[in-house]
Amino acid sequence: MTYTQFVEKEAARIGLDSIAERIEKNKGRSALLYCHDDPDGIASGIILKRLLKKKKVGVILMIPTNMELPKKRLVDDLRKNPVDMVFVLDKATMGYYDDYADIHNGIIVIDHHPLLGEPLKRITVSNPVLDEYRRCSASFVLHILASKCGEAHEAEDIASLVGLMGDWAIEPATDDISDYVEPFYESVKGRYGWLLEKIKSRPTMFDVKQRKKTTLLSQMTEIIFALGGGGFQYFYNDRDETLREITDGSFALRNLEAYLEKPSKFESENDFLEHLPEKERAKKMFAYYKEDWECTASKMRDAKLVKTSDNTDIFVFAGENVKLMPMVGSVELYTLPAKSEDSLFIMISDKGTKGFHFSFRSKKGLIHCGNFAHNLAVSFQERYGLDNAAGGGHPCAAECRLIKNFPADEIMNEFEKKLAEI
Ligand SMILES: [Mn+2]
Repeated sequence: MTYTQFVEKEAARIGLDSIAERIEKNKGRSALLYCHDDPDGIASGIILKRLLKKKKVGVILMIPTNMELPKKRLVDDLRKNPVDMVFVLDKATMGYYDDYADIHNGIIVIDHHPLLGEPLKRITVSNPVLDEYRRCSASFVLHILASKCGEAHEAEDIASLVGLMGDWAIEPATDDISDYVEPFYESVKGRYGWLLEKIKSRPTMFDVKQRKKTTLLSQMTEIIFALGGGGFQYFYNDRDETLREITDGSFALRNLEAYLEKPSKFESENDFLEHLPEKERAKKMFAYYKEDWECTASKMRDAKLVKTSDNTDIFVFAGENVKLMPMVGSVELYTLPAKSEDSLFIMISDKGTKGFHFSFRSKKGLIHCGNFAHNLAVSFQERYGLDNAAGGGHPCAAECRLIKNFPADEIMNEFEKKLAEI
């Protein structure tokens, strides 16, 4: 199937046809865009903003620091910015979003996360994974939309590749490409060979299964990740006066957006940084990011093997205010001295007054990370209240967080109890 055929079929199947029509009908009107603050969310925001501008729709773009869109935030923003359409990009597909139809009648969710809660009936949703799971990205769904509107060009292609890379749907360094995005990837790979070819250079956070080769796409995406806080709001505003105002993903978004205005070939990650309009601050942030990465990685090498169960070696690492924790852990997981078929890496960060964070990463998921994180969160909820803990995830990756400062020994005891149950 060619990508053009794919666009025709998928745009009809996932409701992008009618979203394209609605955009046409809103010419001269305005839209509010919310996007997730990770590389895919940032790429998604850029693709839709470009499309709406071409269609003469006014755009207000916002990057909240929470994954799901809270009701109060929507109400407050709409009071200040009355608009005709509201787009929620890459910010999960939550059953409770249906109630937001009472707040505004033009809400459109474009996403690629599995539905949580009841199917939405009153809100327009375009999400290719509602019937079955497909590895893709929100930026890819937006590329289909832009293609359907005849407005997918170089900027849209590259933005979409960044989002796919950022969400692990493509890994050109190992030729691992999701089946679902294959028609798109095949159609662009010749044009962007310089971005996708394997190179011997600094491996990135995305090169977890091997560290010998990478791609410029991978390096570029990691830079966007570092500049945007990576969806975990890791910023460097406390370290340098010139970075003080950078507290959300908007810095990364406007720099990537400016680069994509006229995307030219770059030859290395430093060269990419040189292409950004705010390159001096971007270079500083990326240097801090690499420094933090190395610091956390070296600490994690002291992780202890605490138990072997279900053919899985379980390693635990605990520290205070651990930077870039789950990302570094995803790479370090593969370097742990494991002897069993699978390994599970549990990372714990005591964040002082900001609470506690547990991350779980497993190679094969023989012990289900999501279940562990969820059970741990439930035990914290019973002890500290429903609103103070949350946790869950997938078989191979999960998080559990406590948002308030409770006694560390109590928390660790509870964790040890859950670990003993495995
Ligand atoms: Mn995404």
